[in-house]
Amino acid sequence: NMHLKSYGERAKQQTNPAAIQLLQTMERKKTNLCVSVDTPKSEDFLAIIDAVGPYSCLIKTHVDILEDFDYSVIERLEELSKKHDFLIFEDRKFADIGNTVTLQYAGGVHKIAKWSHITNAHPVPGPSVVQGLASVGLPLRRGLLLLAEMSTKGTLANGAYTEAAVQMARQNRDFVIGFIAQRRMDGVGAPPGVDSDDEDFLIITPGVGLEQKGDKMGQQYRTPQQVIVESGCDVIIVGRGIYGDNPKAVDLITSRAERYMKEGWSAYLDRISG
Ligand code: BMP
Repeated sequence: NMHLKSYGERAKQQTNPAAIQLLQTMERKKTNLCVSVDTPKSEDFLAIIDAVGPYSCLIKTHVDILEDFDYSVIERLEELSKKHDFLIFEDRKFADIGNTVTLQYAGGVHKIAKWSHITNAHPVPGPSVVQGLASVGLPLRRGLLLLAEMSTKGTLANGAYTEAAVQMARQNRDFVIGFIAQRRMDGVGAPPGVDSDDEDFLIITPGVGLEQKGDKMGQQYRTPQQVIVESGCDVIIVGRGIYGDNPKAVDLITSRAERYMKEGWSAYLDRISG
């Protein structure tokens, strides 16, 4: 079972460069924490990333939230990624026809494919969304996550939809490295002949918090222990649980990131020790 192997061992079995780099980074830095930085001012955005970078394997962005965006923010972000040794995940949630997502991924104001090691897509358009994104991302050695499930109350991403998402990933294993999901997906909805022990989808999981059960808009939180040990997920995504309601409280943000890193890593050690 893949979820019992170490991140480092799993890195050796992956083929996509972004997946390999992520797993190696997790092993090297001993962290499975991805910090989600959803703040409107680029100054706060960059200061938070500088503070949490040492504790993170991955920084998740929504660059369309930045009200003062210009491309120099990306240059700073790339410098921080090198300084602190983390990968970048723009949480763009592409969901359009192949031709449109190609243009959105490569170009526009944000030029996501140029700097984001990993991005994601909703499977709702069908395989053409993956084909379109792969045509841009594969030559740049990028990886894609499909949204197989969501953390929100009342999500429609379940049952046959989730199974179809996993099947879509199986058919594009060079580019689709795993899922945004709430549990392990190896073997889910697999046709006969697929050995679930041979599948090794990365599971990157939002909706993680230690203090709150949710927010006022349908978000639902679980603990690192529930996510990593009980559900077999690989990376915990934490946003407001770390930067809270004050993006300027850098010392507090740093100590919270350290706490989530420790919780996530000890849950992982529990898991791989069986
Ligand atoms: P927070 O930890 O502050 O609730 O933030 C969660 C982050 O993860 C947000 O950026 C949100 O867009 C993203 N997210 C989520 O919460 N649930 C999902 O199912 C998919 C997401 O991308």
